[in-house]
Amino acid sequence: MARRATASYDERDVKVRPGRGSRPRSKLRPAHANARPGLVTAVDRGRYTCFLDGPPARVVTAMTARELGRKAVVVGDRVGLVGDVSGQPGSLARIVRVEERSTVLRRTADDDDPVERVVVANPEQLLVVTAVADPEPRPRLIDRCLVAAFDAGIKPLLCVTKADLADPSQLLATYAPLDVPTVVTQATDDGGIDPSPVAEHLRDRVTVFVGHSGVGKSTLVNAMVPGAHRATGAVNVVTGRGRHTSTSAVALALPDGGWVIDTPGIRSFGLAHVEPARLILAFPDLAAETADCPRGCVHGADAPECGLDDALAAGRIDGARLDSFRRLLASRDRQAGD
Ligand SMILES: Nc1nc2c(ncn2[C@@H]2O[C@H](COP(=O)(O)OP(=O)(O)OP(=O)(O)O)[C@@H](O)[C@H]2O)c(=O)[nH]1
Ligand SMILES: [Mg+2]
Ligand SMILES: [Zn+2]
Repeated sequence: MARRATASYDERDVKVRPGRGSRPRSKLRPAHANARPGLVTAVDRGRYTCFLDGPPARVVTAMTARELGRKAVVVGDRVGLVGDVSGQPGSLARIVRVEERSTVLRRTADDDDPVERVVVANPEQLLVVTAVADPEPRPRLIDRCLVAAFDAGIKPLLCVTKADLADPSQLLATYAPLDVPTVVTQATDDGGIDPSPVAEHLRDRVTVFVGHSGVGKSTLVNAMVPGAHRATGAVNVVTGRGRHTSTSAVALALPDGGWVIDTPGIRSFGLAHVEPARLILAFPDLAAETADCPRGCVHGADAPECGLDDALAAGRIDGARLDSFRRLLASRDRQAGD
């Protein structure tokens, strides 16, 4: 392709021209005004799969432009693309811009390891998936996922799967005081899954699925997204553990609108990045009773003179709800994996 006039060059020209790497880039910005908006749906070894709205809607493979520097681009990011955005086999576009994220689901690898990982960008909802059996539910992991969602301003939902194997009512009762919408799914007689209880919560929203390996995240995604073909893996009968079948996050479009993001099974959800004092903000009814708390009170069970204890004694708040709030708060200080 002939080199274009200076006025219209883009950063591709800059890259091949030696000695220009340190020039100010501001002059190049206008070339990006016509960058095409896309959504990152998968990331694999430096290649980004992006969905471009039509017409015609298409899937484009891209790399990041050098000017993005070391900024990580993750699934869910809204990006600007230039170059070959045809989506033809073998074509490669470039991501020149990452739009500001409205929400970020982060986790710290472990509470002792302060390195934060951005799991997914821009999710509106977090579907915390747990099986009622096979593998056994791990309430502390559920609690920690809920804390991460509340902290990030992402709406949490609880999905209890495999209700064909055991009665979910006890598990559901544990979470009832939190007022988190809850759905239950189970295998049908023909071995399939009826995803409709979940699907109605997901329409027109971007929802990320998280949970322990083997709880049935990919099975649900497959039941909702025709042609998704996410691999699923039987839970190991000896250890009762999932096999970590899914190995990276992938966003898939729901047929009636919205996106689901399937993620690999997690063993733990580190919360070192979470500020405990912020958790109360997700509980407006409780927060209303904290005006007279001592300065710096995070409202835990052993907090001296916490207004929540007065409110409980006066019958203004519900004890089960207060207990649930304080359990979640305490989960921030426990080991990530237990
Ligand atoms: N009995 C029963 N089995 C289910 C149900 N949902 C999923 N399974 C089975 O559970 C196993 C694990 O399902 P997956 O969908 O691979 O689980 P996952 O959460 O994606 O696991 P990772 O990708 O490893 O994180 C598979 O053998 C599924 O067939 C259910 O509702 N009932
Ligand atoms: Mg999976
Ligand atoms: Zn307090």
